[in-house]
Amino acid sequence: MTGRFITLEGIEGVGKSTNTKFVADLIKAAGHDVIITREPGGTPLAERLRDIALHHDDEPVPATAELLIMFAARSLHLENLIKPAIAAGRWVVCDRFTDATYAYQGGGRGQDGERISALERWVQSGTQPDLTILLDADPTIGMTRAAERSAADRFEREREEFFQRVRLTYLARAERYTSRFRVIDAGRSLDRVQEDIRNVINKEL
Ligand code: Z5A
Repeated sequence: MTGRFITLEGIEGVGKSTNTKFVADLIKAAGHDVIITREPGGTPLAERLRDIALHHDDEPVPATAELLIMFAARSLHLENLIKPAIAAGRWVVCDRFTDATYAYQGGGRGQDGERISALERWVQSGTQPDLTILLDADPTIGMTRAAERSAADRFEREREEFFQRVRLTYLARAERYTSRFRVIDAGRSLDRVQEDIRNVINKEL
């Protein structure tokens, strides 16, 4: 028996962390073994790379270095956590994955999509999420929610136009990969959002 791989995506503050836990609880209640993880991060070394990507203000991080850090962390995460868990029959619910790289490093920072695809093929060797829930909302909503919650990291200090580009890249990917993506309007109340998520997960179960 193999497990399944579910990712949650979206711009900052749309409710990914909140709903990653919600999704995992639904799966657990249905009797499956489930783990929650996140990107960048998910293993001790990958979490150290996350810290470099998000919090190092003492030295500039060029866009190419940022892209490679994301995939270095992803390689550790895939080989040391995600693939073994799925092979053992566990369900993996992950807060962000490679769609975030297309959205942030591609759409946001303007890195070449072909370069990202080449790294994706190399690092993932065909591993893709079975299901991706895209929580979609206008950046002003997410930025307000995130600002109320904690101090800004390197990404969160970006301007609204950056997040508009990120959002549009996510939506373009959802249109392109319709069998994997489910887009949910995350600008509504948490109850309404979770009602839709429950329907999506029930179908998956
Ligand atoms: N990144 C990248 O550049 N490339 C990559 O390949 C990857 C990542 C994998 C990781 O930060 C950063 O890494 C990210 C992109 C980059 N940077 N940004 N921006 P992260 O994982 O911490 O991502 P984040 O988007 O900054 O997380 P967040 O700010 O914690 O947002 P969230 O997880 O989507 O939201 P939340 O914590 O669940 O909710 C935020 C608040 O809103 C909280 O108080 C909730 O209670 C509230 N909330 C949630 N939903 C609702 C609704 N529906 N109504 C009202 N209030 C709500």
